[in-house]
Amino acid sequence: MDRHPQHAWSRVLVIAAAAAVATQCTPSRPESRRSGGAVQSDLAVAAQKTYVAPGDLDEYYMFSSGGHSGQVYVYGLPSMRHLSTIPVFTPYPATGYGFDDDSKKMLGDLTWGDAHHPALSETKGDYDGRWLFINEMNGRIARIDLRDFKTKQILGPVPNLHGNHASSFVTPNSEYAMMASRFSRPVPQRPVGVDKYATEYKGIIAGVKIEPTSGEMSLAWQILMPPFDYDLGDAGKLASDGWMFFTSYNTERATGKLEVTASQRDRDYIAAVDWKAAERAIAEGKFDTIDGVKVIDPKKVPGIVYLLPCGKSPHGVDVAPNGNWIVGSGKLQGVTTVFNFEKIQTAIRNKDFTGEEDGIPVLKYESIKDAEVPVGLGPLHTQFGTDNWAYTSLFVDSAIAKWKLGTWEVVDKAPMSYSIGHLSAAEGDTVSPDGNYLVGLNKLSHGRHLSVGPSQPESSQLVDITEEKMKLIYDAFTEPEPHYAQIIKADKVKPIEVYPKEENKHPMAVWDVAQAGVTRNGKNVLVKMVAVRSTLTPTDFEVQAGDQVTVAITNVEQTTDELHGFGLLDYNINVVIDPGETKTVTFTAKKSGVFAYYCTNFCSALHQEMQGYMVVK
Ligand code: RUQ
Ligand code: CUA
Repeated sequence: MDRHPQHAWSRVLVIAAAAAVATQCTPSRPESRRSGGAVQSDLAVAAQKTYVAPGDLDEYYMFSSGGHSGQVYVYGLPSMRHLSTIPVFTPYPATGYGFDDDSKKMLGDLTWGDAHHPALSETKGDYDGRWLFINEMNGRIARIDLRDFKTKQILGPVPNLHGNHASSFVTPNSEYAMMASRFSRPVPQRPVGVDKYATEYKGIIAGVKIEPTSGEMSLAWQILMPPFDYDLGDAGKLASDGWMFFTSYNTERATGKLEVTASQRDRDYIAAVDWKAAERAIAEGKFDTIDGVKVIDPKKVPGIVYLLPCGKSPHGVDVAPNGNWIVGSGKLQGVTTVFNFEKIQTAIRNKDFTGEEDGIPVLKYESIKDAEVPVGLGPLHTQFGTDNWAYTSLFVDSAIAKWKLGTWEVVDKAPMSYSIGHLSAAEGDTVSPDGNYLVGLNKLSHGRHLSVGPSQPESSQLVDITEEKMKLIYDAFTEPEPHYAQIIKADKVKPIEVYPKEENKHPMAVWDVAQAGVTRNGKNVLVKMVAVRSTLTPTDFEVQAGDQVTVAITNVEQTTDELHGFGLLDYNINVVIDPGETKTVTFTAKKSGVFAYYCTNFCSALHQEMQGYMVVK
């Protein structure tokens, strides 16, 4: 908060305002509707803590998965203001994403993706503010560059792996982002009847290598797994660096009505993967190549994967900041289990196994667990604060439980409005969490906002965790569909404001209106266009019907926020070019006639004059 001391007075005003709201509640507007029943002083404190005065900046960025919207939403904390939308797996007309040649190519045939778990890049187990990775169910993973908040790469759909839910968890030095299949299927892919599920279908865990300077991702290896549904994961850190943990359900290998058939066993598993051992196995040639991918079969290469029995149908698995505790939540239970990494290692050394699944040893539950913490019903995900505090979301109880690592006592519970799913704490899955804010990402919400019809506004709730008791301090609308989010200190992210001219190496860039114009090569027409306040040059061009037209637009501005657009009517073309950027769009001039193009982004008093014509003869 010391970032903005000059505005302390505005907080005082707000306290007064909030207090006034609390006292003005009339019987026709029940207090519960306005304030959730909170008393006046609590409201005033909450208002003070979340109020970011006009012109002030938030302390944190929160990167929130947009689920099947295919996007990432950026929020500021503690104001909970929606700052930006980063399109990733879905076209987004507001930024022209999915319309220009490069982003269109990146999306490929899929204009939809179901994004789940954003993962910030890390150095020594701490967010470093370079990249954000996010997975998607169609076997893909994307990289967003935090220098310009744009999607730079989409890897996949990768072969063999189907339904990439247990992803994109990043290792402590961003060596890997991980993938794992929620849906098993025959590997290699071929039509085999579901009646052969238990034997012929396989799960897949994959390591996606991240190039350390460019962030470029490549599929490094896969591990052939039993046909369980791999659900969530987390990378080991410090004590457990080099390991990855994935929860799995349907270890019954059942099909059909899974709500019944996959809930038969008392325990499912967490798969513990020694990814450094996997790297060594690959280097030693111990793999089969399936559909072009190096695949390790644990039956042939022991010592890479172990199974930890965990409470029925586990969802989240979360590694504590010290790396030694691994928290696995069986979502059909009232406890969450804490495993001890040292004990896991001892059990592996002593071959303290109770069985195996497709050649993968199952460790003895009693030998590897430290505690079963009675957090409450339906534990899903755990995040961490300072001083060994842990926070677990409880879906069934609709609450967050606060408990202590080491002593295992549950000390507080904060109700959430409706069925919390994930939760996210400020830097809460790094080696040094901040312990001040926690956001509950609720799966359902009703009555928290004005009704807008059958689809109720989603609600995320900001919780103050600086004191003994957790305090709900803000209810914010979240764009659907909320899954996981990560919260990083704002000063770790250093976005640029313009693309420097000297960095623009685009072969079709033109910086001078004198070089703008049309060149023809057979049926291929190239229009090099300059966008600068307040003209798109050339202001008109002619092509022949059937020509293949490429328009390459360079925005030669070097001024913050001076974006220009290129909207070409009736041709479904909408490109947005940031200052210093060159973008191309290629199309066939199918329709003849006259078509206007114009700048879509307000840029100056003469923005409306920024227009031209394409004549198709
Ligand atoms: S899941 S509510 Cu897709 Cu991350 Cu847990
Ligand atoms: Cu350029 Cu409006």
